[in-house]
Amino acid sequence: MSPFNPFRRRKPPLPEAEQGAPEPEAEGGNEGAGVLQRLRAGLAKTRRKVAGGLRSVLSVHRSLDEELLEEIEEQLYLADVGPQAVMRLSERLREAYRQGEIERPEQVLDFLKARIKEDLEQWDTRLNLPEEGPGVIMVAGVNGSGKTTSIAKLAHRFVRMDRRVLLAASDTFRAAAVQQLEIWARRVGADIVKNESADPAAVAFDAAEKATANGYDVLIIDTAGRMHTRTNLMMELQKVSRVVDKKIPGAPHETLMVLDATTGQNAISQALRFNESINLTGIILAKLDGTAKGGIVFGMRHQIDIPVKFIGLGERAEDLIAFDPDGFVDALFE
Ligand SMILES: Nc1nc2c(ncn2[C@@H]2O[C@H](COP(=O)(O)OP(=O)(O)OP(=O)(O)O)[C@@H](O)[C@H]2O)c(=O)[nH]1
Ligand SMILES: [Mg+2]
Repeated sequence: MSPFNPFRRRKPPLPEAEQGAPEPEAEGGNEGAGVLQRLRAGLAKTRRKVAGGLRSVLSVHRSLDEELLEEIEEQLYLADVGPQAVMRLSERLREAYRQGEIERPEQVLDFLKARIKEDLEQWDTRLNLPEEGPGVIMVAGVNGSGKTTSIAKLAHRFVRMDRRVLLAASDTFRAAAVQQLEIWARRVGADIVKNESADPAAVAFDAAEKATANGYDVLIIDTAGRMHTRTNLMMELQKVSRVVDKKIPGAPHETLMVLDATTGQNAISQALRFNESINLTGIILAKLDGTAKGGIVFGMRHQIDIPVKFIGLGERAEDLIAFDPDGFVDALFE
């Protein structure tokens, strides 16, 4: 399957940027600056913790030595980077120090930044949807992680690019969930398929049928975060996945898990669990604006290695940006 450029047939090609990162707006001068500003503002808490912590230890040492290396390691732990990533970064830093590649404290931040970027750039952060629509995105995640809001944001993003978007209200666990999605659909200009009395897979099937019959470009499926037991939820998600594949072979083209960044390392355990049952193709890391735990992104590369494709920086439809390792790391270290 070729990278995301689903609508060449009917619409002019999407800017290269929409294949994931950087932001589409980044093409357009002032608006690009807007994305960077939003990123900087949204990551302020994490920046204080990650770069602020490192800077404070670096500033009190005149030379790079074992003691400072240990303090740096400790700061990385405190920044929620996660044990694997801390070890990897520390080892590389020590190695560079021994080789004489870096000699002074003021070189440390740039060194770490470059290593983290190298690691994160291994990820394919693009959305991989087929050239011939409808592209199907299934969204999963635990209760309250930010699924419905993230779907609204994704839909908004596609609508802004002149794509026709259909949402499937497959979270039939609560009636309020369907209403919430309906309100968002109206607000962002997407259509919706719902049926409160049907099961999630039946709603997804109907939506896939409608998406095909009516030439929608994108179908996004909202799912429940909770069933009566977790086993049932996983089985239900597998079933949703199977039925859309029957209607649209190869679908869902993306299975995105929404993680609540404020839960830190817990979010990573959740993703590992979901990934055992449904094959995740990407992560939407929501609520980064409200937390200092954004350092988990560095650890995710080593702990789960499922690419972060989008990050959520607020509650509004515009508050979703494509994950771009370069911009993300710059915003955290500036
Ligand atoms: N600050 C902030 N709040 C967010 C973000 N994303 C979602 N939220 C809020 O988190 C809460 C839960 O979001 P939902 O989208 O309803 O979560 P959900 O996963 O669909 O929840 P259930 O359907 O109950 O499983 C809402 O109050 C959202 O406004 C974000 O990026 N930043
Ligand atoms: Mg929801």
